[in-house]
Amino acid sequence: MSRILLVLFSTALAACASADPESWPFDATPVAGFDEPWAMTFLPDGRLLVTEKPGRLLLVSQDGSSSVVHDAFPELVYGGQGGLGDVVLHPDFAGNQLVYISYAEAGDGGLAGAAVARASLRLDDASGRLEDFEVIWRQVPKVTGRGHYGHRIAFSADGYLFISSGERQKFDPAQDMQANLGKILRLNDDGTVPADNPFAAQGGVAAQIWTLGHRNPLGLAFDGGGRLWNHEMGPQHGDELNLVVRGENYGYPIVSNGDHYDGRVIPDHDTRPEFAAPKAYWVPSIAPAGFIIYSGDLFRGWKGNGLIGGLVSQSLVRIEFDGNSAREAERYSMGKRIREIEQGPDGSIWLLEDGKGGRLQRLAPKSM
Ligand SMILES: [Ca+2]
Ligand SMILES: [Ca+2]
Repeated sequence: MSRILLVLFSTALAACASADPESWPFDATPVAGFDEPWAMTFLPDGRLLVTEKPGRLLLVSQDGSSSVVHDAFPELVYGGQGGLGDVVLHPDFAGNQLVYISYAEAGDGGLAGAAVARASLRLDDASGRLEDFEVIWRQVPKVTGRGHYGHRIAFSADGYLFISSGERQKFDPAQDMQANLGKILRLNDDGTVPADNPFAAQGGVAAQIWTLGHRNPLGLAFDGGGRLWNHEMGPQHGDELNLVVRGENYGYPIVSNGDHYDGRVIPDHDTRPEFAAPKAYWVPSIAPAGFIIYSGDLFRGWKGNGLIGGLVSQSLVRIEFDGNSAREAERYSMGKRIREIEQGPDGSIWLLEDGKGGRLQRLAPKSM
C-alpha cells in the first residue's frame, strides 16, 4: 500500500516539476563548463576544486577561470562510470592542507577498482599543486567491468574518513565480508582502521566495514545532528536514501524495492525486516548523484534539508528530514543530468551538470 502511494506521490511530484526556470524559486547562473565533471568542493578561500572524470583536478575561481592542479593520477582508468571521482578536504585542511581524492585504478589483467589517495594541496594566487600523494585505500578485490565504483568520501565531525564503495555490478560482494565492495567503510584519516569499528575483530578488509549490503552509493553526507546518510542507485528502480547506522546490513542484493534489469524479481525490503530499509526510495528511479545537507541561511527554510542531484531525472531533489525519517519535499526539473551539488561560502547552491560540456551553475534565491 505504502509503495502504491509512493509511486503516486512520485508521479505527482514529477508531474509538478517544471523545467521552466520562471517557476524555480532561484536564479541559476552558468559559471563555467567542464569535460565530464564529477565532483567539487569549496576551499576556505572561496575557490573550488573540481574533478573531471577523464583525469584532471582543477582549481576554479567563482568567476569561472580555472587551472589544472593535477592530471597524472597513477594507474587511473577512464571509461564507463570510472575515472577521477570525488574530492574532499580534511576537516583540518586549514592546518594540514590535506585533500582526499578517489579514482578508478587499473590492476593486472584489465581488472580495476576504486582507490582513495590523500595529498597536500599547495596553493598560490593563481594555481595549486599536489605533494606527498599517497594511496591510502583500495577496493578489494579488483574485478572486471567499469561500473559501480561508488567512491564518494565524507568526514565525520570527529575526524573519521567514510568511503562509499560500490559493488562493481557483481552483486554478491555486497554481502561478502572478505570484500570491501558494496560497503561503507570507516577509516582513520591516514587510511588505517579504527579499533572500535563494528567488525574489527574479523580483521582483513572486514575490519574496515561500517555497513554492508549497498549497491552503487553515489551520495554520502552528515546532517547537523551527526547522522550519516547515503543515497544509492537501485537496480531497475528502487533508488534508496538510507540512514547509515553502525554495523547494519542494507540488504543488497537479497532485497531491493527495485528489480533486476532482466526482469528477475528482487524481493522488496518489507519481506526481510532483518535488513535496514531505506528511509525514502524512488519508484521510478531518479538516479541520484551528488548530495549535500544544506546548512546555510541564503535559502530560507532549507537549512537541514538534503539536496540530491538526479541523472536520469535531470533534477534537483529537496529532502526534508525529521530526525531519523526523510521524505522528498520538492523536485526541480533542471533539463540536464545533475552530477554534483555543493554549498558555497555565502549559502548559494552550486551544481555540476554531467557529461561533456557539463556546466557549473550557481543558484541563488530569486530576488523578489
Ligand atoms: Ca562535493
Ligand atoms: Ca523488488
